[in-house]
Amino acid sequence: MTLNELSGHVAAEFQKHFGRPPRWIVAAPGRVNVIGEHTDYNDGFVLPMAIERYAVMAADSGSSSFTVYDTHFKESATIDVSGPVTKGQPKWSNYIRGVLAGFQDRGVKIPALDVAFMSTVPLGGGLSSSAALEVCTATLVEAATGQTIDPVEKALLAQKAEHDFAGVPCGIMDQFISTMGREGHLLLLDCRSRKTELVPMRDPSVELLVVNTNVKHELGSGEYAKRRAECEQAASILGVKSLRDATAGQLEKAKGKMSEVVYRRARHVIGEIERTTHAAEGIRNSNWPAVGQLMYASHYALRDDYEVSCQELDTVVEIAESIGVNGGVYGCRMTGGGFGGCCVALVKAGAVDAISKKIAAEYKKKTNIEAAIFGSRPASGATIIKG
Ligand code: GAF
Repeated sequence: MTLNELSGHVAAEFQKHFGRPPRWIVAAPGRVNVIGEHTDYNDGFVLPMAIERYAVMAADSGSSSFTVYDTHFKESATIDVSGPVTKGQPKWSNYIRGVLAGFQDRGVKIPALDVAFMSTVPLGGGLSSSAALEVCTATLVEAATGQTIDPVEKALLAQKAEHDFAGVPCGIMDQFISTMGREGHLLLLDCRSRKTELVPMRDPSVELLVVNTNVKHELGSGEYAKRRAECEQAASILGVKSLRDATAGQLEKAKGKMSEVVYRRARHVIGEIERTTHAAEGIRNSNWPAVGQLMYASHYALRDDYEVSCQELDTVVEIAESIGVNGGVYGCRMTGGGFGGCCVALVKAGAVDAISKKIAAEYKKKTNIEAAIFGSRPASGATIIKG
């Protein structure tokens, strides 16, 4: 569904449910991270792109509360905005509640609104469906109150919502790309300075394919916090503020002072930060074989050193490798937090159909699970479609 079709659909659902047309329509995309995994909370670089999958909200002024109707699950959340917004039910409403509370902290009075909501970002697929929902909510508040905030502030507000209301200690990547993505570009984000650079990705000879393994292993959430702690430990042993400040040479010298696991975690992060800036350079020069090799190297480090991959993700990467450059695949890696979710593959545009069919068939044969595969051009970040 294009963004136009999707917003038309949500507007029609709003009309059906609330009996009048919406006054505002806003959208925010999910993302796929091309490279730079588990580097954002180490002050490193990330290189994500917004995808053509969106959270969309259609809204009008309401009578008392902030009421959100989820048009897919046919479930409503009624949020009391007469005082400070608190955590509540249903569970998904906490992403929205956290954002509303963030605006209140900045002195913004949240108006009573009727909202219809729908998302085409796969849930739990590691494509930042929660960041899309948070940034979509923030964009709606901006549209409805006329009080816009600086994009960096907006992304940080959404990240805080995820920390405080959803209990996920995420970095800044997902909310930044959902806020600041630009059509035809990847976003090279320096997570220390928060400076961004748009890296054009318009070469029609290549495409990025997202391969959803359709599995999500439960251990993911606890392991994320554990990885963060291990990185902090490595930084403290190395005597640096964060792993961004450490070199591979320093790590080798200090190897004996840390556990083997902490050493491997740091090796991934230090290597991945370097791979990310090299990949950005490769993309600027359309050096696709080099970018592809960096993607594979990223996957191996995430699998062997950082240990956040899983059998299904590894299977997709193995299939991609077996197709090879001759079959049209330059590179492939897991993307996002890990323990399931998606892989991203850099492929020759002319071979997309054949590659998708081959990966789907082989993956089914090896795992007995149906993968969901789609291509996406780099999309733009959050937008006000109407209002
Ligand atoms: C998740 C987090 F939300 C991001 O901040 C990032 O750390 C990512 O995992 C791993 O790169 O998506």
